Amino acid sequence: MSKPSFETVLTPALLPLYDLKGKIVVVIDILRATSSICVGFNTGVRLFRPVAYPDQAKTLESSGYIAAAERDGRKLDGFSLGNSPFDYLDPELKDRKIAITTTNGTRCLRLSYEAEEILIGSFLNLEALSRYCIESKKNVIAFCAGWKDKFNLEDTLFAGAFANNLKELYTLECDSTLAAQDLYNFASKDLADYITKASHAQRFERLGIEKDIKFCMQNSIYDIVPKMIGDDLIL
Ligand code: 3SL
Repeated sequence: MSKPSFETVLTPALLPLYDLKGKIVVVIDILRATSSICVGFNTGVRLFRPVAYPDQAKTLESSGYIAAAERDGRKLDGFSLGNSPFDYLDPELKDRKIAITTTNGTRCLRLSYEAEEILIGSFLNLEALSRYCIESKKNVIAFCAGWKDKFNLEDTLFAGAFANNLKELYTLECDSTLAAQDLYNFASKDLADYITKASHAQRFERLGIEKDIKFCMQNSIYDIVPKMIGDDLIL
């Protein structure tokens, strides 16, 4: 039997070149949307509803949701939560529903609607995610959220680490996967140092939130695989 395929979409602008049907799409926004979503689930959040616009998140407050909104790295005024992983460690979030909008990550979840399954990928749940995909035997697309349709280093590094985990049982298709692997294998000698080159890491430095980077780069601390079912992300 032939092996399932593993492809990497390096930016949302390239997504129309890929056929998502029948495949698992893993949405990757290491800094910070998919990392923070994993943190929330680990804290006990019941579900996340990813929405396009801040006013949609606000409207859902009247239905019992907590509204979370980030644009350009900042929590928007008037919202209970932003997009820092530390926001999602609060035990008060247990069993709560969160409506969330972020600059890139939540957009990519919506763009993936044609996939058979949409999963959340981050370094925080890398091993659990890899195991899930291997057991599914389905074709996988690693979808890097990037930054406003542009390439970024941190999501590509994760795609490379993820490809490494699947490489024995998958056919690694397209040069973008090979490039992501090479980048990860080069950078993994000192990932914490390498990541400081990333433009988003520098943006965080300007915003004074470098601690979020260190948190999001922790490897496989959560044994969870959040997935989209209808309009919601659940465990
Ligand atoms: O773009 C996004 O979805 C966010 O993760 C960006 S930030 O990390 O909150 O700046």
